[in-house]
Amino acid sequence: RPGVALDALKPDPSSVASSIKYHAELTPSFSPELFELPKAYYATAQSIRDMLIANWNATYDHYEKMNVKQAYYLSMEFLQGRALLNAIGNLELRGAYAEALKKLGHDLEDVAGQEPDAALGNGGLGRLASCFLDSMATLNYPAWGYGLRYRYGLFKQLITKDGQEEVAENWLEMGNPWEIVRNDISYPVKFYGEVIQGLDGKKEWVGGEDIIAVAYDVPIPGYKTKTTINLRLWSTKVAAEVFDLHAFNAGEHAKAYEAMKGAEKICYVLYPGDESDEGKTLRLKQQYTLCSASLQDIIARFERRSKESLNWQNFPEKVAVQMNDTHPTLCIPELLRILIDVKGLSWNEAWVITQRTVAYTNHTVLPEALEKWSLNLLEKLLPRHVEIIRIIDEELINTIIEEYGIEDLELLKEKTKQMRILDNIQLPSHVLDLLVKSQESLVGNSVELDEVAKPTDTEEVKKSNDEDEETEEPKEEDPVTQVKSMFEPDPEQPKLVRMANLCVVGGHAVNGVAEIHSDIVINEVFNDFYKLWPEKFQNKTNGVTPRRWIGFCNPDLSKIITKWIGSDDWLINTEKLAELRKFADNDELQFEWREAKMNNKKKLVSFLKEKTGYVISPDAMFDVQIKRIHEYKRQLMNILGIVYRYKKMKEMSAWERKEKFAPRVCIFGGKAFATYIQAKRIVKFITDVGATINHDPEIGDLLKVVFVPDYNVSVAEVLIPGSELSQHISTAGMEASGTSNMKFAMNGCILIGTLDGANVEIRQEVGESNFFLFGARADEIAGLRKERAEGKFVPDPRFEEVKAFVRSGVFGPYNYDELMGSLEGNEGYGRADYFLVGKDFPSYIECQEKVDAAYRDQKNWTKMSILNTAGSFKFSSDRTINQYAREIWMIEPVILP
Ligand code: DL6
Repeated sequence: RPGVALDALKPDPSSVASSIKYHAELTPSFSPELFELPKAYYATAQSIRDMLIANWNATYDHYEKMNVKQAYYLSMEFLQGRALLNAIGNLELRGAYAEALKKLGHDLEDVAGQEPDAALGNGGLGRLASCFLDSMATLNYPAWGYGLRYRYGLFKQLITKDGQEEVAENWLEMGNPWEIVRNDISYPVKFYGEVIQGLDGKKEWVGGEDIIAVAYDVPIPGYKTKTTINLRLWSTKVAAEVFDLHAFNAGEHAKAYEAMKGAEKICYVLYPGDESDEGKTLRLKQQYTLCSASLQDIIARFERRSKESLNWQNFPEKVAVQMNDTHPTLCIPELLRILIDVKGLSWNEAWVITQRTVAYTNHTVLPEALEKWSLNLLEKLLPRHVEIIRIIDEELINTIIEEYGIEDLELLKEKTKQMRILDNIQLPSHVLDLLVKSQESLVGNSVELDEVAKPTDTEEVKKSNDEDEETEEPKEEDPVTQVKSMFEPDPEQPKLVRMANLCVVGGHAVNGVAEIHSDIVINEVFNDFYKLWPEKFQNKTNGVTPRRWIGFCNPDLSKIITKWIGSDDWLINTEKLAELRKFADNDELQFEWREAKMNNKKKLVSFLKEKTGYVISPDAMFDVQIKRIHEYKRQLMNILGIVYRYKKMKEMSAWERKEKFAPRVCIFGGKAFATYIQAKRIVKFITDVGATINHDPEIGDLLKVVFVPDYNVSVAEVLIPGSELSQHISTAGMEASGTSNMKFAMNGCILIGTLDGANVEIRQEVGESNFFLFGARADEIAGLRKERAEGKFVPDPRFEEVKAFVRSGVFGPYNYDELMGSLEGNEGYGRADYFLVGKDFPSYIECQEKVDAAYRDQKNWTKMSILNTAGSFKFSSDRTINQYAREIWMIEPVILP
């Protein structure tokens, strides 16, 4: 029965077992007589799903009845990972399920291990979206996620002798027990076509290509609450009438399938390579599908819930839309289009509603990642949206003129260049006319002034004219030519639409994801907009869900925390973690803490053996860097630090090296974007260094280097609890926030890092002495790059030494010239150490020496570890979501009856 929650009574192990058996018998996809692991997983998931659906229905019914304001988080990425243990944990049924499965002959962990990761995202941005969903549900916020149901998630990474190889990740191969296909919920999505204007002046977008977006719902349970929210993912299919039955009947099967494949292709893969025009079109189609289908759905819900009292001005009172980065920017013109063209509102009404509804989160300041779309492509694919964007751009130009006036053309040119949504596109003609007129009147004024000062002696005038002729000074351009040439687009450059600028203009709030990042957003990236609308700009430091990232992935540590704090409510009220501070020196806690870490390290040892074949000692320090492979994240500095350590070890006697260095296992994990050649070289380099060092008998357990293939959420859940040192060493000012740094700190792992992203706040919270800091600060970077460009940078001899060592061929025959060259700025290679590895290298290796010394004092190390967990409470996504809810979305928690 809809609206009735089945969780009123928590099931005991035997009713759980019957439910699993019931599903095992009725799940037709597996052999009926065998209850092997895959079948056990699907049956267990189905039994949990029953409960989720009941709670989902109850939640939905209540929101519908109460007509509450809902927030919608639109994201092209959700990196959900596995769902089973998370759902069981959130429903507090881990004990019951473990016991039930035991009765049925299986271990819960083994069963859970069957689940493929839902990797509908690339990295931090997607995982953040998933943490947010967990917090929204846990805090009882009426909020939903909207995304795309990619057929193939992020690629599977193989590590071969040539480095990284990508293989398609067919995560839906065996079916997905967590999704419910909603054939009753689908919307048409149009591409191409043309805009026509009716006699009444109304615009209509007609013709083109129509596809259908179908909803797949994924219930998201909150922790210790009945609230179960929705992640609605869109899949695409052909509109029925497009199937060419005639062609099919005539035997032209390929032709008949063409349209079908074209439509389905939209949701085939996460981030198709967009180097080609085809790739770009596909990505844009994905973005528009997400925006259009989600907004149609949101609007339909608003209309239905409004019943007879439909009033569009109330839309922002019922709906908040958060755009996760610029990927869903098309929400802005799409909402305007629907409100104006379909619902008949005026431009002004629609604009106010849109602005009050939509908000934008910026996740990067890297210029190459700030999305810009070709105007031509956009105009072809979405002609009506481009008309709308042109109007927004024009209104923005008016605002810029109001703010800066039209007298100073240079200033106006600079501001329009920085701020316009349309880049390298002629100013609208009425604006040009205005500028010309103003210049004419200025010239007119100056002519009059000249006349006043004119010498009366005609001879003198003649003389000065003659002088003019002699010096042949160029004639001043007339105002029209002058204005036009100043604002003339560059025909060599593409005409672009800057999505971030559109977001800032079209939304009511703009936020960065860590304090330092929000400062950069305000003071650098969007400074001109900040001066116009300071009230829009905010900070929302990221967070991660403590349920998944300590509670469920680190049960040993969680038990200890609960014991010392006296209750498990720290999993919701994370500020309670701070209570651990007072026990940080306590021997008993320290003993238990070390024991838990050792257990997690042992689990990691067997995991690494299974995944890589390497056998490592749990007594060594586990030093981990896991994240996307990118030059700014500086995995290259980490591995060069390891090479330097190795070289020094080789130069010492066995006794000396044991004295100086704590045994270490250096673990890397992360995927390089398939077309990012330099990142792939880094992967290859790390694996080559590992292959040499790990087989060097002189070094033995003193140093090992392991690259974990196919890093994903599940791998992180094993690596993070077992790590002791983690590296967050980006060039300062380049990592917007980082979120794995938060997970490591929560799990009592000590960080080595630069003052970048959320590191800055983590260091403040855990205490400066519990964080290994090195490197240049963000405000020094521009000066350092300039110094370098002027040839004033003198590299440290240790940096020169390590590069020469690499080039000497110790790590095999592969040519590392491109990598080493990129650090030197050699002609033709890379970007003159743009990421300042050489500059930070000396302070990095000195800091690593401090880490070695600190690790030898295990009592103090354990204290630092406890203080990291205790100080990590700020980084719960519950805190972040409360801030979004109160300061941007203006929504309240809604507790189900
Ligand atoms: O905010 C989540 C995450 C941050 O923690 C990372 O620092 C940042 O690099 C990442 N940004 C992106 C931007 N991608 N694009 N476009 O992934 O966001």
